Amino acid sequence: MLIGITCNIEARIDAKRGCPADVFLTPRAYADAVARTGATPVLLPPVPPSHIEPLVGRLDALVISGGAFDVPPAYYHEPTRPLCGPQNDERSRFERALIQAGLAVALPMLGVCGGMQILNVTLGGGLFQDLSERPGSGEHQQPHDKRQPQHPLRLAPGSRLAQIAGRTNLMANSTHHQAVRTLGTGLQVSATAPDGVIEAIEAPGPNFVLGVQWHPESLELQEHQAIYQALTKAAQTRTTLTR
Ligand SMILES: [Mn+2]
Repeated sequence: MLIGITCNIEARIDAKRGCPADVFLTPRAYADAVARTGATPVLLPPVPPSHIEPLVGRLDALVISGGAFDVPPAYYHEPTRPLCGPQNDERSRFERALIQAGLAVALPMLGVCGGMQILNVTLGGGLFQDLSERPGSGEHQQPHDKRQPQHPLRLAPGSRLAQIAGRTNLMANSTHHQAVRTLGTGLQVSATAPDGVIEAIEAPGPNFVLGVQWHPESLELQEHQAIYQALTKAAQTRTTLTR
């Protein structure tokens, strides 16, 4: 199974020569989590639209990763307000096109943190540009190690996520300043924090479409690793059905 992981574009300058030397990067925790399931991770740099279809044709599943940037509010028809973070239109455009093409062929997909947010936006949902726009929100930017949790989650009974975890309460890490405000078409909430912030979304039905606001790849607990295992399992099932 080949599982694609989107990556970040980071501006760099070659220190010796002073020329641009941008890099594509993704935290290795994503690739490690995928590899632990037995699937093979491949990193996906943003490519022009003509590459999207062939790319999606070769992949068995997709991880849309997060990063220190926000989805351009124009994607959900809002002006950018001051507390919105930096944007990366090249990456977000690529991820949006990848999600659309993936959905069209029932490619199993997992959106993580910012990846969940672009998944929601691609399906027509909206975001709080900063959690300060949402009265009563607790702390979602933990100052400590991502390998340690920050807040509890309540998983929706009967959801795909609750099935994967095998329980309805779980502790999550939390490194986000935005959150889902309105759900994209066909999505439902599958987890919330105690303050009501939406922490996971999914599409009900046979196709694996799941977004989590936290970083399960950084948490050792089996219930979190099970999310990646479920993605690989969905990829295997799809392959069996289509070959
Ligand atoms: Mn959170």
